[in-house]
Amino acid sequence: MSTATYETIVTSVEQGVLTITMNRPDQLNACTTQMLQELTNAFRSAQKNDEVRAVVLTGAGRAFSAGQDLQDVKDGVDYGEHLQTTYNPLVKAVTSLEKPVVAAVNGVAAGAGASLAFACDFRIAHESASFLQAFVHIGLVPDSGATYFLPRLVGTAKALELAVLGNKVKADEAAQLGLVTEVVSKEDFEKRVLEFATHLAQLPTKAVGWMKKAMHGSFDRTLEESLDQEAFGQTIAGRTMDHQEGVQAFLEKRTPNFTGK
Ligand code: LHQ
Repeated sequence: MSTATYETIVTSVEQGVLTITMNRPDQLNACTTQMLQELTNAFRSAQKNDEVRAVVLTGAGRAFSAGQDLQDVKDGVDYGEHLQTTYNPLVKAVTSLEKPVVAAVNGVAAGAGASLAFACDFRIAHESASFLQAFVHIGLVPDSGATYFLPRLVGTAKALELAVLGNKVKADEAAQLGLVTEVVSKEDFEKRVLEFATHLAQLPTKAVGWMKKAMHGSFDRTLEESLDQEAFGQTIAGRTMDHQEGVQAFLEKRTPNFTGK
């Protein structure tokens, strides 16, 4: 197990799983510029760290994240510029990470906090979790990837409804909409998140990283381009040690021991 220290987030690595905890519980883990920079650094470091084969993003206390810390917005700041220098690099660091990322949504995810959860590859929801497109309530528009991820997750009509009405979506409804992978009771939440992420960390990491890239870009490609992309990916995956191990294990009728190489 290894740990790194930041001021607004806490990180730890165990069994190949990097857990990143947003740690401003009294402000419902609302995002300050410092927190966004620390999160981006943590995700970028995860790409370089071979020990890390899956990432969990969660929040301390009763919330996942309330989005932008509305007390940390400086007078006169251009919001677009703020997004370009803080949230946008973070969203790209999450999506371009060639390892699976799980949002362990432990409570409310509002505004850009919800967008961050949507940018992750999986969402495991605590029974008390909720998602709120809070932007409309303060006269803003969805950002940090919400207009990209939400229509892909729930369809354009529902995405627009959630954005315009700004109603809170509770965990069970989120599951019905396909927004979350599963909803877990409070008793089992931490255990289930670790179990799920540990499973991800034991998969053939390079293949999973490639799947993520291919699926994210899918709607922007033609069939022909997708077929090319798949063929290219299969060339890469076919050269990994994990592929050899997978075939060997199949022939020997045993469980494969993937190493991520
Ligand atoms: C907060 C916040 C918060 C500061 C709760 N900030 N303190 C990007 C570019 C540039 C600018 C603008 O924004 C963006 C992207 C965005 O994310 S815009 C959307 C920003 N987020 C929101 O508008 C959500 C605001 N929060 C809420 O609606 C509620 O707090 C939710 C629904 C999240 C939770 O409600 P409750 O469970 O009733 O908790 P609460 O409202 O009582 O909050 C608890 C504390 O957390 C409270 O502080 P206090 O000192 O009174 O205990 C809040 O002031 C603080 N807090 N969100 N975003």
